Amino acid sequence: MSSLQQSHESLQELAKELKLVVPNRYVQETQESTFVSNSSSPLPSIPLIDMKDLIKMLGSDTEQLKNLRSICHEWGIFQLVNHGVDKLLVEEMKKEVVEFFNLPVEEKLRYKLKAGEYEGYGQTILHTQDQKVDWADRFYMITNPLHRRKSHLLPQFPPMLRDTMENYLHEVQKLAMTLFSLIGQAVDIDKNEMVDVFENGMQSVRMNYYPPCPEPDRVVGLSPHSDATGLTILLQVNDVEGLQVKKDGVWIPVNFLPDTFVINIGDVLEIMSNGVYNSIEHKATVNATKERISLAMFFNPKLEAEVKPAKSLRMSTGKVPLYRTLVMEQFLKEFFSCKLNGKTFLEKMKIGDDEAHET
Ligand SMILES: O=C(O)CCC(=O)C(=O)O
Repeated sequence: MSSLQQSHESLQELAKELKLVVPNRYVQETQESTFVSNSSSPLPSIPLIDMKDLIKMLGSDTEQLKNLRSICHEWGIFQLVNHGVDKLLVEEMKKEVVEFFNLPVEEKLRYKLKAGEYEGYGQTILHTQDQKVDWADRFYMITNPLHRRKSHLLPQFPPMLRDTMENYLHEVQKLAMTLFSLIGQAVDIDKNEMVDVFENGMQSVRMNYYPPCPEPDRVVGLSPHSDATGLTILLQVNDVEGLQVKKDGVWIPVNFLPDTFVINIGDVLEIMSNGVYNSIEHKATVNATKERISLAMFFNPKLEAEVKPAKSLRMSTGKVPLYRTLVMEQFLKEFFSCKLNGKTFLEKMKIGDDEAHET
């Protein structure tokens, strides 16, 4: 990988100079069409869940639990309102992320992605020389376990960004653990099994910056993919839309509601639920005149945990495992060694019919 000509300078700077035409390396010739709404078929919206209703059902089998299960099955994504994370903290986090991308380019390049690595500031990691590059700058890093933090990344952030991010990570982690518990309960995975897998799990964060683009329909901000996570908690930072999700083969734009998080079911929960839940395929589009910024937090099993259909679920349903077992560390390594490409990574985790007969 290190011999490839990676493009890890700032697209933000390049985009300031571009007037009309996008360089070829960013042009994606094949774009799938997006849902077109009209008076007889309005734009479908992703489900909305109120965290206060979810909390009420903790430990009890109610309609809410069935609703949660069906949303995770049919959609694999929802907006969460009344999520309990302090509004001021969320606003502060947004402000700091905006300020990060406003830093002079030399400052941001202090965190530049190094050849062969996937943490730091840069653009799409190339796996082949002719691979197309997404229209975005990104900053990705592992934030837990603590010993896996890179000393030149979070610890070297401007102090306000660093402290705000630490608080935000801590609060959103608590929310993620509550969600894991409820989402596990909704599909009959034993509570202790969820805790064993996810408590003090691998956590990472990505800040995304999508510059305005003179030809927005010819590029993609973030290539279609499902997340190799348990859950992703997504915050749209500057009120510019761009997230789209693939539902029944059609791309649907997501309208973020104020004061909500978007929660994605990731591949790990699809595997743990033995295919009951659906890890949502999503992508980001870009805008002709406005920059777009988002912040994604990824919550995963411990690095040493096995990613596999949950044992308690298999015992209660008696169903054969539909997915292979892989230790989380290896699961991530394999995910990062592939180009983002829809749900192809998860497909490789599926046990084929021939293999199933052998087990
Ligand atoms: O920018 C967005 O809305 C999507 C970000 C995302 O899905 C990611 O960073 O994995």
